[in-house]
Amino acid sequence: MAKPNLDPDLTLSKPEELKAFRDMLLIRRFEERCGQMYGEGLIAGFCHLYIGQEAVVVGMQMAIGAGDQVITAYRDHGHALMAGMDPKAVLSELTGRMAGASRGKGGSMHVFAPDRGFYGGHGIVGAQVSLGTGLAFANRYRGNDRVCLTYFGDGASNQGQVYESFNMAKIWNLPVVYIIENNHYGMGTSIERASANLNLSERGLSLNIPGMQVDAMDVRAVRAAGAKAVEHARSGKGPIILEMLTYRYRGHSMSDPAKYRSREEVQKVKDQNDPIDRSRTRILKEGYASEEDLKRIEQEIREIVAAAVDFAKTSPIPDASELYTDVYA
Ligand SMILES: Cc1ncc(C[n+]2csc(CCOP(=O)(O)OP(=O)(O)O)c2C)c(N)n1
Ligand SMILES: [Mg+2]
Repeated sequence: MAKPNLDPDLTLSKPEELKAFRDMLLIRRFEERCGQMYGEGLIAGFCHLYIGQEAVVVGMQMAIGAGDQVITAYRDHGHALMAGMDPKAVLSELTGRMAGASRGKGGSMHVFAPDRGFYGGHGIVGAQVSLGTGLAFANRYRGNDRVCLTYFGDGASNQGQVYESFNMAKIWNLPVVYIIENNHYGMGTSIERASANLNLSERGLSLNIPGMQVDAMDVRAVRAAGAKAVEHARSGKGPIILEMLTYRYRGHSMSDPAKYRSREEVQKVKDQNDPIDRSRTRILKEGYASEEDLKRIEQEIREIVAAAVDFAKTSPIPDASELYTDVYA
């Protein structure tokens, strides 16, 4: 793989670094509990965990402002939490409860909170790229200064509608940042086997859309690149691509024979490049917090997730009459 372009200005202030650590930890602990609850039969249907990729959404969230929009694929729990959704509403959606963000009807892949600028949660690979481009078009049409972050995977980057969307976005210089979460695998195929050009940041070059590769296991690099990209899109220069070099630790979904990579490969990333460990090391080195402070943060996160689990387990399931609401025919 090509080496990422590291931004020289990577510094995070003490409150920023501590917030990033906390947010990444919240996603990780939340996702670990989702994995457990799936095993216990409390979550049904599809479920794709974000463990390993936390720095992407946490860093990008630090780069946007109020009113900006986010849309992503089915690996969406982290994006929902970072949009400011209550972990109780997200977990209740996963467990099919009435208190879920989509009243328990959408499940893991279809969490939404348009009031918070979060437009889901989409199961058709690549489809959200066209929808995100449409959100950016609406911003231009309405004359507001909002930017839409449109996330998709390395696998999705080979879908046709992605390029139709790129073309329209560039013709009209729409305020959209395309974020390719390159975790190196689709459902069961490595990027090396599926993509003719492994540098996905170059995917817009023939349409004059610039791109950058980012070390997305470092939340500082994501924030720095994100800030530049958002400023580019907001200032009227049009779309830009950020290729986030990241990694997923768990299977593609909850059923995954994982024949396409070795355990050693996964272990090596966990040991040497984990985004949360990297943040923790910096915090201790800079003296931003002590081991005891970090333990307290961990305890707080555990309590937030435990409260969400209790809530999701005990909140009522939808009444049978709900079968006939929110449907077209
Ligand atoms: C149009 C379409 N084709 C195939 C699928 C089945 N499918 C679901 S996820 C996936 C792989 C996508 O990989 P990537 O875009 O890299 O995202 P990641 O799962 O790695 O986050 C495939 C082929 C689908 N949901 N939609
Ligand atoms: Mg992928």
